[in-house]
Amino acid sequence: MAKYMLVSFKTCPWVQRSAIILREKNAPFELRHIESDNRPDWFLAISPHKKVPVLTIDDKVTLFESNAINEYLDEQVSPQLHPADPIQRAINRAWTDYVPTFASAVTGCAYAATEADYTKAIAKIPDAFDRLEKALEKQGSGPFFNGAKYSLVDSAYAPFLQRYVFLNRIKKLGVMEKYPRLKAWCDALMARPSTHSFPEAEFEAMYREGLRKRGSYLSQFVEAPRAAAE
Ligand SMILES: N[C@@H](CCC(=O)N[C@@H](CS)C(=O)NCC(=O)O)C(=O)O
Repeated sequence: MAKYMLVSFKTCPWVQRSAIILREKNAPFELRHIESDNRPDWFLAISPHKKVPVLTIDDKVTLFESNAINEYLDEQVSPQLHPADPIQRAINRAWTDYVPTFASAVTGCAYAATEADYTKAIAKIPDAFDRLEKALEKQGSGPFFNGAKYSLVDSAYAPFLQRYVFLNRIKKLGVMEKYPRLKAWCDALMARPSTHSFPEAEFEAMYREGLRKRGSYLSQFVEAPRAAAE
Protein backbone atom coordinates (compact mmCIF):
# COMPACT_ATOMS: atom_id res chain seq x y z
CA MET A 1 0.00 0.00 0.00
CA ALA A 2 1.12 3.57 -0.66
CA LYS A 3 2.54 5.69 2.16
CA TYR A 4 0.02 8.37 3.14
CA MET A 5 0.55 11.53 5.17
CA LEU A 6 -2.41 13.78 5.93
CA VAL A 7 -1.58 17.31 7.07
CA SER A 8 -4.00 18.82 9.55
CA PHE A 9 -4.90 21.51 12.05
CA LYS A 10 -6.04 19.55 15.09
CA THR A 11 -9.74 20.46 14.95
CA CYS A 12 -10.22 20.85 11.18
CA PRO A 13 -13.46 19.12 10.09
CA TRP A 14 -12.34 18.90 6.46
CA VAL A 15 -9.23 16.96 7.41
CA GLN A 16 -11.34 14.83 9.69
CA ARG A 17 -13.42 13.61 6.79
CA SER A 18 -10.32 12.40 4.91
CA ALA A 19 -8.95 10.78 8.07
CA ILE A 20 -12.29 8.97 8.42
CA ILE A 21 -11.95 7.53 4.91
CA LEU A 22 -8.42 6.29 5.59
CA ARG A 23 -9.65 4.64 8.81
CA GLU A 24 -12.68 3.12 7.06
CA LYS A 25 -10.28 1.55 4.59
CA ASN A 26 -7.84 0.41 7.26
CA ALA A 27 -5.11 2.27 5.39
CA PRO A 28 -2.18 3.18 7.63
CA PHE A 29 -1.40 6.91 7.53
CA GLU A 30 0.45 9.62 9.39
CA LEU A 31 -1.73 12.47 10.66
CA ARG A 32 0.70 15.38 10.88
CA HIS A 33 -0.52 18.39 12.82
CA ILE A 34 0.60 21.92 12.08
CA GLU A 35 -0.52 25.20 13.66
CA SER A 36 -2.89 27.40 11.71
CA ASP A 37 -1.05 30.58 12.71
CA ASN A 38 2.39 29.14 12.01
CA ARG A 39 2.18 27.23 8.73
CA PRO A 40 5.60 25.84 7.84
CA ASP A 41 7.28 26.54 4.49
CA TRP A 42 7.23 22.86 3.47
CA PHE A 43 3.43 22.96 3.88
CA LEU A 44 2.97 26.25 2.00
CA ALA A 45 5.00 24.73 -0.84
CA ILE A 46 2.56 21.83 -1.29
CA SER A 47 -0.82 23.41 -0.46
CA PRO A 48 -2.03 25.65 -3.30
CA HIS A 49 -4.68 27.37 -1.15
CA LYS A 50 -2.52 27.23 2.03
CA LYS A 51 -5.29 25.08 3.53
CA VAL A 52 -5.48 21.69 5.16
CA PRO A 53 -6.02 18.91 4.33
CA VAL A 54 -3.29 17.97 1.94
CA LEU A 55 -2.45 14.31 1.40
CA THR A 56 1.04 13.30 0.33
CA ILE A 57 1.43 9.95 -1.37
CA ASP A 58 4.76 8.11 -1.16
CA ASP A 59 6.46 11.46 -0.34
CA LYS A 60 6.04 12.34 -4.03
CA VAL A 61 2.61 13.58 -4.99
CA THR A 62 0.34 15.88 -3.02
CA LEU A 63 -3.43 16.12 -3.30
CA PHE A 64 -5.57 18.89 -1.83
CA GLU A 65 -9.30 19.47 -1.17
CA SER A 66 -10.91 16.86 1.06
CA ASN A 67 -13.48 15.83 -1.51
CA ALA A 68 -10.88 15.21 -4.23
CA ILE A 69 -8.70 13.36 -1.71
CA ASN A 70 -11.60 11.15 -0.68
CA GLU A 71 -12.65 10.34 -4.23
CA TYR A 72 -9.04 9.44 -5.02
CA LEU A 73 -8.74 7.20 -1.97
CA ASP A 74 -12.00 5.53 -2.85
CA GLU A 75 -10.69 4.71 -6.32
CA GLN A 76 -7.38 3.40 -5.00
CA VAL A 77 -8.06 1.60 -1.75
CA SER A 78 -10.72 -1.03 -1.14
CA PRO A 79 -13.40 -1.39 0.05
CA GLN A 80 -15.10 0.98 -2.38
CA LEU A 81 -17.46 3.23 -0.45
CA HIS A 82 -19.16 4.97 -3.36
CA PRO A 83 -22.22 2.98 -4.50
CA ALA A 84 -21.75 0.78 -7.56
CA ASP A 85 -24.93 2.11 -9.19
CA PRO A 86 -24.22 5.28 -11.27
CA ILE A 87 -27.53 6.92 -10.31
CA GLN A 88 -26.83 6.37 -6.63
CA ARG A 89 -23.27 7.63 -7.11
CA ALA A 90 -24.63 10.84 -8.66
CA ILE A 91 -27.11 11.26 -5.80
CA ASN A 92 -24.33 10.66 -3.28
CA ARG A 93 -22.06 13.21 -4.99
CA ALA A 94 -24.87 15.74 -5.05
CA TRP A 95 -25.35 15.40 -1.29
CA THR A 96 -21.62 15.64 -0.69
CA ASP A 97 -21.66 18.86 -2.74
CA TYR A 98 -24.21 20.25 -0.26
CA VAL A 99 -21.81 19.83 2.69
CA PRO A 100 -20.24 23.33 2.59
CA THR A 101 -23.72 24.94 2.70
CA PHE A 102 -24.80 22.52 5.44
CA ALA A 103 -21.62 23.19 7.40
CA SER A 104 -22.02 26.94 7.32
CA ALA A 105 -25.71 26.69 8.30
CA VAL A 106 -24.98 24.34 11.20
CA THR A 107 -21.75 25.80 12.56
CA GLY A 108 -22.18 29.45 11.55
CA CYS A 109 -23.46 30.27 15.03
CA ALA A 110 -20.01 29.45 16.45
CA TYR A 111 -18.58 32.46 14.60
CA ALA A 112 -21.39 34.96 15.29
CA ALA A 113 -20.04 38.05 17.04
CA THR A 114 -23.22 39.22 18.74
CA GLU A 115 -26.37 37.70 20.19
CA ALA A 116 -28.37 39.08 17.25
CA ASP A 117 -25.97 37.45 14.77
CA TYR A 118 -26.15 34.21 16.77
CA THR A 119 -29.96 34.24 16.61
CA LYS A 120 -29.80 34.85 12.87
CA ALA A 121 -27.27 32.04 12.43
CA ILE A 122 -29.20 29.39 14.37
CA ALA A 123 -32.34 30.21 12.35
CA LYS A 124 -30.55 28.60 9.37
CA ILE A 125 -30.18 25.19 11.02
CA PRO A 126 -33.74 23.82 10.60
CA ASP A 127 -33.78 24.21 6.81
CA ALA A 128 -30.42 22.42 6.47
CA PHE A 129 -31.59 19.63 8.78
CA ASP A 130 -34.92 19.33 6.97
CA ARG A 131 -33.18 18.81 3.61
CA LEU A 132 -31.08 15.98 5.04
CA GLU A 133 -34.07 14.46 6.83
CA LYS A 134 -35.89 14.22 3.48
CA ALA A 135 -32.79 12.84 1.73
CA LEU A 136 -32.42 10.18 4.42
CA GLU A 137 -36.05 9.22 4.02
CA LYS A 138 -35.46 8.60 0.30
CA GLN A 139 -32.16 6.78 0.71
CA GLY A 140 -33.14 3.90 2.96
CA SER A 141 -33.69 2.82 6.49
CA GLY A 142 -30.31 3.72 8.00
CA PRO A 143 -28.25 3.56 10.03
CA PHE A 144 -26.06 5.21 7.36
CA PHE A 145 -26.90 7.55 4.50
CA ASN A 146 -27.43 4.75 1.97
CA GLY A 147 -28.77 2.23 4.47
CA ALA A 148 -26.57 -0.53 5.84
CA LYS A 149 -23.43 0.34 3.89
CA TYR A 150 -21.14 3.18 5.00
CA SER A 151 -20.33 5.69 2.22
CA LEU A 152 -18.38 8.84 1.40
CA VAL A 153 -21.51 10.85 2.26
CA ASP A 154 -21.34 9.56 5.85
CA SER A 155 -17.73 10.66 6.21
CA ALA A 156 -18.53 14.04 4.65
CA TYR A 157 -21.25 14.93 7.17
CA ALA A 158 -19.90 13.27 10.32
CA PRO A 159 -17.56 16.12 11.39
CA PHE A 160 -20.30 18.73 11.04
CA LEU A 161 -22.94 16.68 12.83
CA GLN A 162 -20.38 16.21 15.59
CA ARG A 163 -19.89 19.97 15.84
CA TYR A 164 -23.65 20.44 16.17
CA VAL A 165 -23.51 18.00 19.11
CA PHE A 166 -20.70 20.05 20.69
CA LEU A 167 -22.46 23.38 20.07
CA ASN A 168 -25.71 22.03 21.48
CA ARG A 169 -23.85 21.13 24.68
CA ILE A 170 -22.42 24.63 24.99
CA LYS A 171 -25.77 26.39 24.54
CA LYS A 172 -28.85 24.30 23.93
CA LEU A 173 -30.08 24.41 20.33
CA GLY A 174 -32.58 21.57 20.55
CA VAL A 175 -33.12 21.38 16.78
CA MET A 176 -31.99 17.87 15.92
CA GLU A 177 -34.67 16.21 18.05
CA LYS A 178 -37.23 17.38 15.48
CA TYR A 179 -35.54 15.35 12.73
CA PRO A 180 -35.59 11.70 13.85
CA ARG A 181 -33.78 10.23 10.84
CA LEU A 182 -31.05 12.82 11.05
CA LYS A 183 -30.75 12.25 14.81
CA ALA A 184 -30.42 8.48 14.32
CA TRP A 185 -27.84 9.06 11.56
CA CYS A 186 -25.89 11.43 13.80
CA ASP A 187 -25.97 8.90 16.66
CA ALA A 188 -24.72 6.12 14.36
CA LEU A 189 -21.88 8.29 13.07
CA MET A 190 -20.86 9.44 16.54
CA ALA A 191 -20.74 5.79 17.66
CA ARG A 192 -18.57 4.82 14.69
CA PRO A 193 -14.88 4.58 15.74
CA SER A 194 -13.67 5.97 12.36
CA THR A 195 -15.29 9.35 13.13
CA HIS A 196 -12.75 10.06 15.84
CA SER A 197 -9.14 11.16 15.32
CA PHE A 198 -8.71 11.75 19.07
CA PRO A 199 -10.29 10.34 22.24
CA GLU A 200 -13.75 11.90 22.21
CA ALA A 201 -13.59 13.90 25.45
CA GLU A 202 -10.13 15.22 24.60
CA PHE A 203 -11.33 16.36 21.18
CA GLU A 204 -14.44 18.05 22.54
CA ALA A 205 -12.26 19.89 25.09
CA MET A 206 -9.99 21.05 22.24
CA TYR A 207 -12.97 22.24 20.23
CA ARG A 208 -14.43 24.09 23.21
CA GLU A 209 -11.11 25.75 23.97
CA GLY A 210 -10.79 26.95 20.35
CA LEU A 211 -14.27 28.41 20.59
CA ARG A 212 -13.61 29.99 23.99
CA LYS A 213 -10.58 31.79 22.57
CA ARG A 214 -12.39 32.90 19.40
CA GLY A 215 -14.14 35.77 21.11
CA SER A 216 -17.48 35.08 19.43
CA TYR A 217 -20.84 35.45 21.17
CA LEU A 218 -20.77 31.76 22.14
CA SER A 219 -17.30 31.99 23.69
CA GLN A 220 -18.71 33.38 26.94
CA PHE A 221 -20.64 30.13 27.48
CA VAL A 222 -17.52 27.95 27.42
CA GLU A 223 -15.92 27.51 30.81
CA ALA A 224 -12.18 28.02 30.99
CA PRO A 225 -10.35 24.74 31.59
CA ARG A 226 -9.74 24.12 35.30
CA ALA A 227 -6.17 24.49 36.50
CA ALA A 228 -4.55 21.12 37.17
CA ALA A 229 -4.87 20.00 40.79
CA GLU A 230 -1.78 20.82 42.79
N1 LIG B 1 -12.77 23.02 0.70
C1 LIG B 1 -11.65 22.68 1.55
C2 LIG B 1 -11.80 23.37 2.89
C3 LIG B 1 -10.57 23.22 3.76
C4 LIG B 1 -10.50 24.28 4.84
O1 LIG B 1 -11.27 25.26 4.84
N2 LIG B 1 -9.55 24.11 5.76
C5 LIG B 1 -9.34 25.12 6.77
C6 LIG B 1 -9.07 24.51 8.13
S1 LIG B 1 -10.46 23.69 8.81
C7 LIG B 1 -8.08 25.88 6.42
O2 LIG B 1 -7.08 25.31 6.07
N3 LIG B 1 -8.15 27.20 6.55
C8 LIG B 1 -7.01 28.01 6.40
C9 LIG B 1 -7.24 29.20 5.54
O3 LIG B 1 -8.38 29.38 5.06
O4 LIG B 1 -6.29 29.93 5.33
C10 LIG B 1 -11.57 21.16 1.71
O5 LIG B 1 -12.63 20.53 1.66
O6 LIG B 1 -10.47 20.61 1.85
